[in-house]
Amino acid sequence: MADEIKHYATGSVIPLGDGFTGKSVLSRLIINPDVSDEELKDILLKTKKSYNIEIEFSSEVVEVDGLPVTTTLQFYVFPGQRQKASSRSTTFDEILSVFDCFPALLRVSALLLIYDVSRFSTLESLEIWLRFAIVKEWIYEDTLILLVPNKVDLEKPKQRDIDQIISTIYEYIADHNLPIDVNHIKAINSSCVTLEGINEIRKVVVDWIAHRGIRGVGIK
Ligand SMILES: Nc1nc2c(ncn2[C@@H]2O[C@H](COP(=O)(O)OP(=O)(O)O)[C@@H](O)[C@H]2O)c(=O)[nH]1
Ligand SMILES: [Mg+2]
Repeated sequence: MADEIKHYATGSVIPLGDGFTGKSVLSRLIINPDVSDEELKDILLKTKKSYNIEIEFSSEVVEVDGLPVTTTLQFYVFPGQRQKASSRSTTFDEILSVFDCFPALLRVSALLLIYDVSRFSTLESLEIWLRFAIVKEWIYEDTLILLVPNKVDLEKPKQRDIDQIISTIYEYIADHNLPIDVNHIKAINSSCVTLEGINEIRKVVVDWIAHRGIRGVGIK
């Protein structure tokens, strides 16, 4: 029927973390978790290092308070490198400066803080990435912060490390008077090789955006 009302929720998702932690691969798998073995191999082997922003979208219908809500995730994946690799390569800061005033980046629904459990330096960097998000004022009252220890197929993540970074996130929240509380912070281990955690991450982010994303109505 032409006059039937359709409900929408959209939200931007930004994976942050050092280069090579899995931001691109993870984003592609969260968008499409039901990959065949062949497709997975392709994604793992052929996802190229990017010097540009990558944008991925996915939509699904979620029931919220008895209403079907068409929920769209918009992934904005920035290059992780902070330093110039060559005069022709671009850095995170350069790409970000171009997209700074992009409306979707004014209110970020989900920040994925990603590190590679086999490289401790990528865990240490998360504090810098979090600071970045705060300086950019990406975190507002409906932002989810999801810590993602990735590549758990290579090494078991240490609970002590996860607790440490979670408490650092709490400290930042308190110090910067961010309008969020402990319910906005979660951690899910993942592996893009075994697909552990991928469906769970997708479910948590989709549900979050269905309930707390930017809502709208339209005509069917
Ligand atoms: N073993 C393993 N390798 C992974 C995993 N996730 C990503 N990779 C690999 O790590 C490399 C970097 O991934 P990519 O998504 O390009 O990282 P980005 O630079 O953060 O976007 C690629 O070779 C991926 O195939 C994982 O969970 N386990
Ligand atoms: Mg990448």
